[in-house]
Amino acid sequence: MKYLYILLGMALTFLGACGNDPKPATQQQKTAPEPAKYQQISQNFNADSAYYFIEKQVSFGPRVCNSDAHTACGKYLVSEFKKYADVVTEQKAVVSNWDKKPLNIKNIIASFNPKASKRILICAHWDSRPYADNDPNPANHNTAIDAADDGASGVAVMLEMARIMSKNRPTIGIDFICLDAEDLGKSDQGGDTYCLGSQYWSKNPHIPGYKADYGILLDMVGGKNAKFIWEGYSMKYAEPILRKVWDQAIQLGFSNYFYYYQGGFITDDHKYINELAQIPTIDIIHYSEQTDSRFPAHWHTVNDNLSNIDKNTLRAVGQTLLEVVYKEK
Ligand code: AHN
Ligand code: ZN
Repeated sequence: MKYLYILLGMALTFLGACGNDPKPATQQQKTAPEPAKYQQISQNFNADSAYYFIEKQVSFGPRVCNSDAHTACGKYLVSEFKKYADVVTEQKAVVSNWDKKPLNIKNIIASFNPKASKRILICAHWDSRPYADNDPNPANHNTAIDAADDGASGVAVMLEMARIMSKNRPTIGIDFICLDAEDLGKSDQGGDTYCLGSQYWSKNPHIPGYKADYGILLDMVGGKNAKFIWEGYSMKYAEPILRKVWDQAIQLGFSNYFYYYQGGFITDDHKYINELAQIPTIDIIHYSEQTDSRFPAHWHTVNDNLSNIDKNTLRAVGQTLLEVVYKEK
C-alpha cells in the first residue's frame, strides 16, 4: 500500500510539472525529419479493372486447348489487346501433348513500340488445366478448372497494364505474351510436358532473332495471402531483375507480398525463355508454406475460381510492374 502512495505521488508530480509548462509540447519537441515519402511515377493500377479481366476470361469456361471455350477466349484476348497495343501477333502452331494428341495452340503477342531496341517481355499463360488432379476429392481429378488464379490472373494484370499504357505511352518497347498450353503437364511424364507454348515460342520467336533486355513471368498473381519469393531459375539466370522488382515492390509498400527468401526451382515458362531463348527472365509465382506442394491450397483444384481472387494481390503485382516499366529509359 505504501508503495502505491509513493507511485501515485510521483505520477501527480509528473503531471503537475507538465501542466505548469508554459510551452506547448509540439513546439518544445524536436521533431524528427519526415522520412522522404516515395513518389510513385506510374499511374494507379486499377485492381477492379484487372479483376474484371479475370471474370471475363473465366466466363468462357475452362480454356482447355482444343475446346470451344479456348478458341473463344483466344479471340477475346486478341481483340482486347488490339484496343491497347501497337501490334498484336497470333502465333498458331500444333504441338504434341504428353499423350501424343495434337494440340492447337496460339501464343498471343501484344507489342508497344515495336521498333524500340530497349524492350521488356512480360508473360503469363492463358490456358486452363484440364484436370483438377490436386483436388482433395478424387471425384474432381478429371474436372477442368476455372483457372482464375493459375492462368487468368497473370493475363488480367497484363491487360490492365496494357490499358494504362495505351493512355500513357511508355518510351521503351514492351511485349506482352499470352503463352498457351502451359498446364497440361503430368509430372510423372516429365517436366517438359508442361509449358508447351513457351517451349514453342522460345524455339520459334514471333520475330526471328527477337531479343528483350529481360523478361517477367506472372503465374498465380491473384490469390489471397500470396507470397512471392526468389524462385531458383530466376536466381540462376536473372538475379539482378529479381532485386530490381522486389526492391521496387518494397518501396511501394508491398513488403507483405514480396519476400527476400530463396525458394526451390520451379519448372515454369520462364525456364524455357531463359534456356532456349536466352532472355533473363524471372517468375513471380505464389509460394505457400502451408501446403506440401508449396503452391496455394487452390492450386490444381476446382477451388481455383473467383472466390479465391484478392484484388489487393493483383494491385501489389500490377503497380510494381508499372513502376518498373516507367522507370526504364
Ligand atoms: C510443375 O508442377 C512441374 N510446375 C508448375 C508450373 C505451373 C503449373 N504453374 C502453374 N501451373
Ligand atoms: Zn497450373
